[in-house]
Amino acid sequence: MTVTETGGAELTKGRLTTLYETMCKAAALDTRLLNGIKRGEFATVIWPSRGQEAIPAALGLALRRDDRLVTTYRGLHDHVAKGVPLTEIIGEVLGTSVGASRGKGGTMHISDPAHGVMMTTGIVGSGVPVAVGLALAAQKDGSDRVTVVTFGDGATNTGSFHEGVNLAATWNLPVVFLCQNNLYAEMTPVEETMAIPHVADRAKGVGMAGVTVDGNDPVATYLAVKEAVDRARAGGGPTLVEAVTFRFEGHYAGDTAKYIPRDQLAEMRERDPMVTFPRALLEAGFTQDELDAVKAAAEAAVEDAVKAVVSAPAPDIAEIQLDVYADGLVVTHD
Ligand SMILES: Cc1ncc(C[n+]2csc(CCOP(=O)(O)OP(=O)(O)O)c2C)c(N)n1
Ligand SMILES: [Mg+2]
Repeated sequence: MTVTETGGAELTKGRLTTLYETMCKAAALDTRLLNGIKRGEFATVIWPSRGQEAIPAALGLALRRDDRLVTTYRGLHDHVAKGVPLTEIIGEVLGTSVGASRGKGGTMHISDPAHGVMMTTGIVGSGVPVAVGLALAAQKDGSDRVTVVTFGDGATNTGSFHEGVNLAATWNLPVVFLCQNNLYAEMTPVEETMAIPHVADRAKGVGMAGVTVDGNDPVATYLAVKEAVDRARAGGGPTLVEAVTFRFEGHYAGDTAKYIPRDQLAEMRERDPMVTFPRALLEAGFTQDELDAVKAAAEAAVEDAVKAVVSAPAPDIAEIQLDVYADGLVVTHD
């Protein structure tokens, strides 16, 4: 990967720095939480996204704050990119009162409408119809807001994905379907669940634009996502963007990922965006000191947030029904 080859004139030094900052924050968050779980410091669970950092970095740069995002259990990196404060993310993962959902949702249920994060879901494929609904609302409101939903390769085998993309294409909705194809669904390699080579080919079946991009290249991914977002915002309808990537950790914290063949792992390590992107930035004229400073700042921000979260109280028992039912709905027990 070289930045000049893939970036063209669009990528100013400021934008390249933003991409790397987001990637470093996402990687630092993932690594810190995973290490904390491994050594018994935190009793919680995450679904690691280490290796997939280029995609949310691209997404964060391509979206406006009021654009909507729907993501999954493996979406902590997406939350970072959409601007959810680290304390709110970590607070939710560790179940304390400073979490985005006041510590009552956990890793799988982070939402932060102020930053456009409308839902995080643990039900594979279920984000797609929700995003289609959000996009329909924007279209009906006459808003130029775009909705992006991200999900895995496995999610594209679900009924909700196929029903959702069909409606979005039929109604020409302002939505981007962003598949983070990490080549595995839990422990199953993608070639055992799909008879087509590219997830993006599924777009043809519903009459929608579809593109496959190197999801380990943040610049290429940014350009593809930006084109899709611009198309949606201009009334050109939905796009399916498939960003091909890899996850280096197991499906969940604790999964040792023995099912990943050694040679595949070695090959993918060569393409780790946290290795290849800084190398490309150096070639493009960044200094090692500049890159080190970005990484150190990201790690310090994560560490500060962890400290703030662990000293915050657990959710108050009096809040147990708050934010669970609609305002004004009174639940009584006999
Ligand atoms: C409807 C549904 N079916 C099955 C599961 C169990 N499950 C959890 S994650 C997962 C794999 C999903 O793979 P993919 O969509 O590729 O996302 P990734 O985890 O790789 O990000 C499965 C089958 C679930 N949570 N929901
Ligand atoms: Mg997957």
